[in-house]
This record gives sequence, structure tokens and C-alpha cells, in this order.
Amino acid sequence: MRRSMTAELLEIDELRRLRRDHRLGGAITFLPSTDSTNTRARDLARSGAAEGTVVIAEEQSAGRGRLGRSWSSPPGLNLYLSVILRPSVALEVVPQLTLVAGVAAALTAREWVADAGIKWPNDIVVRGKKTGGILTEMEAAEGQVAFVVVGIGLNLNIRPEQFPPELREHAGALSWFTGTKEPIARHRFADRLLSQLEQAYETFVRSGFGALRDTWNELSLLTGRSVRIDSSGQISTGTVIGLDADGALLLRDESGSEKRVVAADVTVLDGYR
Ligand code: BT5
Repeated sequence: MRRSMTAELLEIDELRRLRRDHRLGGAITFLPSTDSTNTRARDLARSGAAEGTVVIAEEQSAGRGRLGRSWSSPPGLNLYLSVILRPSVALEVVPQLTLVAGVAAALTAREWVADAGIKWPNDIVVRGKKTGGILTEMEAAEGQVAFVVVGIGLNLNIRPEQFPPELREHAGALSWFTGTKEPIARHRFADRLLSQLEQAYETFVRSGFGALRDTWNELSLLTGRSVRIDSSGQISTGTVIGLDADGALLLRDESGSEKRVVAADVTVLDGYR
């Protein structure tokens, strides 16, 4: 009860001080309320904002997930941020930035909750509860990447009853699992997240996603799980083997043959470890 009533604004001055000399977050646009930080970051990028520019909002009125879904974004509790990137990479590897951001978000989450992990492709999950998601959007010009916006939403301090009813079964927040009653200091979490992303992004640009694949596999909650795959309405089931070099999910189906999944929604059939 008290926690939400004393919910504090994000300590943006402190976050700016922490990020002052960094490649990611050296410039931060802070918005008390906005439609979607990904949309704001896209507009800034179109007008020439530099790589590493970050947009953070206290709340979003039209927070977005993949495929036109919405991201519940109430004020004062969680983190909603978007980062502008301008990588010199081929268009076809840009979707891998979702996996790169997943590594960064899961490693950050683990600094607070040891068993946080990634559910391919874009979820941060703790004990079966979705605590975060990533939305990567790109603009290209003449066959080249103009810019990429990586949007990250993480539920930090929201309580179960503060979720809309339809999300209560599957959604969670990291503070439920830290073992203390303290809320997570959002500016500290954002600082660590941007530092982890900076490091993972540098590795990705320098060496490709292959250099992060072992870390990703270690953070993955799906390996060995029995799953149901929904690729635009096409349903299949199988056991997850791991991640292919390009970020596709590798499955073994009932007939024992290997299968690659490039884009889909995954449901775990046999519970998380
Ligand atoms: C995602 O999509 O998980 C990507 C979410 C990205 C949100 C960030 S916030 C900052 C930036 N600005 C934006 O506008 N977006 C990004 P997807 O995998 O499609 O999952 C969406 C589904 O997750 C919804 O259909 C709900 O079922 C569920 N959901 C919605 N809000 C949630 C929340 N706060 N916590 C957990 N689950 C949620």
C-alpha cells in the first residue's frame, strides 16, 4: 500500500550524471508522459539524433509490443526506455539486436534476481512470469541501416494488483523476487542496463552475434524445454535445442528432425526450471 503512494519520480539528474561519459545514454530525453518511447526515439533519429541517444518515460499511453500489441506502462513503477543505434551492419542481422538487448537486460536483471532469464526471442522472465520485453524497430535507406531503435520495458516495482486483470496470470516484476521489500532504484537499474547494453552492442558490432551466443544460451530459459510454436498462426511443437548462429531458434520435432524457427511466439509446455 505505502509503496505505490510514495512512488518516486525517476531520479533523472542522477541517471544523467552516471551516464555522462558513456556511449549509450550520454544524451537522455526524459518525458514524464508520452505515447511510446520508441516512437519518440524514431522521430529524434529521423531528425539526426546521435547514436546512443536515449528516451525514457515515466509512463506511456501507447506503449507497444510486437505485432501491434500494447505494453502496459503505468507511471512511477517501471522502466520504459528506447535507445537509438546506428550500427554499420547488414540489414538482415538487425533483428539480432533484440537478442543482444535480451542478453543485456537479462544480465542486468540477474544483478537483482539470480534466476532471471530470456525466453526467446524478446521476453525477460522470472519463474514463469514475464517481467520485461524488447521491441526492436529499424529504418533503412538505400538498402542500408539508417537507424535502429531498441525499446526495453521492464517491470521493476509494480505490484500484482496494479496490472490490468488480463495480464495478472503471466506478468511479474523483478522486485517480487529480490528477497527484500525495498523497491528497485530505477535510475540505478537504468544505468546498469545501459552499461550492459553498451558492452553487448560493442561485441555485436565488432564480432557479430556469434560472439554472444554462448552467453545468450546460458541465459536462455527454453533450452531443453518442450514448447509450442506459433508462427503467424502456424502451430508446431518440439524440444528446444538452442540458438542457431544467426539467432534462429533450433528445435527437435516429434519425428526427431531439426527445425529452425525465425519468428514466432513460444509457449512453454512443461514448465520452467
Ligand atoms: C514485447 O512485445 O514484449 C515488447 C515490449 C516492449 C516495451 C518497450 S517499453 C519502451 C519501448 N517503447 C514502446 O512503446 N515499447 C518498448 P510482445 O512480445 O509482443 O509482448 C506483448 C504482450 O505482453 C502483450 O500482448 C501482453 O500480453 C503482455 N504485456 C503487456 N504489457 C505487459 C507488461 N507491462 N508486463 C508483462 N507483460 C505485458
